[in-house]
Amino acid sequence: LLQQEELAAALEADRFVLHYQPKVDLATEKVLGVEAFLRWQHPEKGLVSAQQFIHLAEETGLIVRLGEVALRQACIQIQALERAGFEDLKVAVNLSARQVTDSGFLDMFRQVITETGVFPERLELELPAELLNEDPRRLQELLGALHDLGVCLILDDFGTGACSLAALQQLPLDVVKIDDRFIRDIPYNVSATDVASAVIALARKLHLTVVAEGVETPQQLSFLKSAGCTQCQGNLFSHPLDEDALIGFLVRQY
Ligand code: G
Ligand code: G
Ligand code: MN
Ligand code: NA
Repeated sequence: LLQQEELAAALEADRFVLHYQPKVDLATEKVLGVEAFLRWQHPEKGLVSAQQFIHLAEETGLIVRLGEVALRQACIQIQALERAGFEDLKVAVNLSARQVTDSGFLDMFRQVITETGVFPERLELELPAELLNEDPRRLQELLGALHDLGVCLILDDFGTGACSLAALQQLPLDVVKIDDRFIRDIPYNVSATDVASAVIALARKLHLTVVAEGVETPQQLSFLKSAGCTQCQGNLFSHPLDEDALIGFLVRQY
């Protein structure tokens, strides 16, 4: 309970920031966009990663407000990137199932887009695999509405959880992100390597863009390239960066 109150107070005190991890196009080696990760600026503990509070935020429902904070900051960052001359970079925001299934989600989303004035095409939404457990008709409607706004929809943690091939084909998804647990053991573990290749081949057949996350070594990168993966992110390229470090990284790239 104490933790819950602390989280609520931190929300009230505006203690959350986003850090951004670059996502690279393998053909051109250019940064295409960034994935935003929430961080809690804690007065005693320092910078606390999402892993340590997202679950509590989901359980308590605070994720609904926290998610709005993240989306708004991402939109403000899109405008800042534009002013810095990076007019094509996309910003991906992670979503929780609890947040997307909230009845006010779509209205909140439209309102933040309108208030901040960003083109929805600059935003990507990362949907957790567990979202696919929701009622298919409702999901189709919700994702269809988001897609119609022009937002790019990414299925996160692909390969984990239950995802029927029918859902993969029918939902208006643009990108699948292969979960880092399949990337981690490349190239030493044959089964991880086989799963990664199969997932990439399947996604390509379904005309989905494939992103690999958690790429840490040149060996993983060259394997992924040869398997047909077109976009990568991970510590090999860059850790998640605060907004100033991100601009610095981008300036050095171009
Ligand atoms: O980078 P980190 O270890 O903190 O991320 C841990 C988990 O938290 C990841 O699964 C990531 O998708 C999730 N996460 C990070 N930022 C956000 C956010 O803004 N909203 C939601 N819902 N999840 C996030
Ligand atoms: O669930 P999601 O895919 O959104 O979360 C990705 C998680 O992986 C985040 O916690 C992020 O900070 C972390 N991450 C990003 N790049 C790397 C990497 O190269 N290696 C590892 N081990 N983790 C990474
Ligand atoms: Mn993600
Ligand atoms: Na993942």
